Amino acid sequence: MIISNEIERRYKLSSNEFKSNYVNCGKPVIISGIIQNWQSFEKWSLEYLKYVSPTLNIYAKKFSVNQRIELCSLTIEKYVELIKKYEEDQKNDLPPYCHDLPLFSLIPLLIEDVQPFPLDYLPKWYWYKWWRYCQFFIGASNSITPLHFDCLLTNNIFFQIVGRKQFTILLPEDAKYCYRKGWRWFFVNPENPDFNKYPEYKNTRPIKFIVNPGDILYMPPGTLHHVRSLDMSISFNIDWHTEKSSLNALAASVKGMPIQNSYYNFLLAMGLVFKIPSSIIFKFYKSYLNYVS
Ligand SMILES: O=C(O)CCC(=O)C(=O)O
Ligand SMILES: [Fe+2]
Repeated sequence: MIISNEIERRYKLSSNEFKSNYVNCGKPVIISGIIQNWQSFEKWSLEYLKYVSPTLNIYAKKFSVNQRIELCSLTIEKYVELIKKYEEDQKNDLPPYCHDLPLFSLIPLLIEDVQPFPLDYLPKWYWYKWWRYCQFFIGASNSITPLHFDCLLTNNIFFQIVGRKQFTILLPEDAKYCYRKGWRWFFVNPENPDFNKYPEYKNTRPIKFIVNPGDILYMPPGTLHHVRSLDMSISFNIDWHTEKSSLNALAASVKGMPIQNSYYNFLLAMGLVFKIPSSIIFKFYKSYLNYVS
């Protein structure tokens, strides 16, 4: 239960304390002092991505006002040019946002730049080829991810590598005041809420903070988040279940979770609860990483 509208920041948080005081309590936290020696902070940039994989085809998203998602596909080279052009004077159209991209699987040499990876924060089940569960967010300054929660009701550990991001988060109990659209998106814009249209939003307690390069952000299952890139940005996350969160997520099948999401949660519960190795489960789970929901 959070009584402050500020997020806690912890330096070198131990994995035991992370589990007992944050994961088990459903409390968000920003952790610093863990990943500052990663090579990614020196190496990763738009130029570097273009250098290592210019012709790789990626997809990017445009979020429209009514929360529709438009997808476009382009090469890294083209995408980098678009962002660089936008950043020159920020006058051109905002480029689409490269969002939820499983880049470690597409460019495996990037994995060596995020060592040592803090596996201790994750259940052991994820340790084998953990990077397969990661997704990247690469975009221009002013890119926005509208208010949502993560669709499998997973825990989320989010790594900020390049640039800063402004997060506005709300705890799951505030979801009922945020005007939901479909399973996981919300109509309210927390940066400029329209109280005439969405009066119930006044009942919420949004928590606003900036995530800087080197920060790790933990968001518990069902945390609503709206994200604005303050700079050109490169981040990635890993969405993961505990035994308990996988069962809670399965129970959400009766609360409107789409059947496909329940299928992926079923697979993860088979792994976490019934200890079926991830080498088997991942074959069936893989398609989730290209699933636009
Ligand atoms: O960084 C962003 O723009 C969105 C991040 C996000 O939604 C997530 O990590 O689940
Ligand atoms: Fe998210």
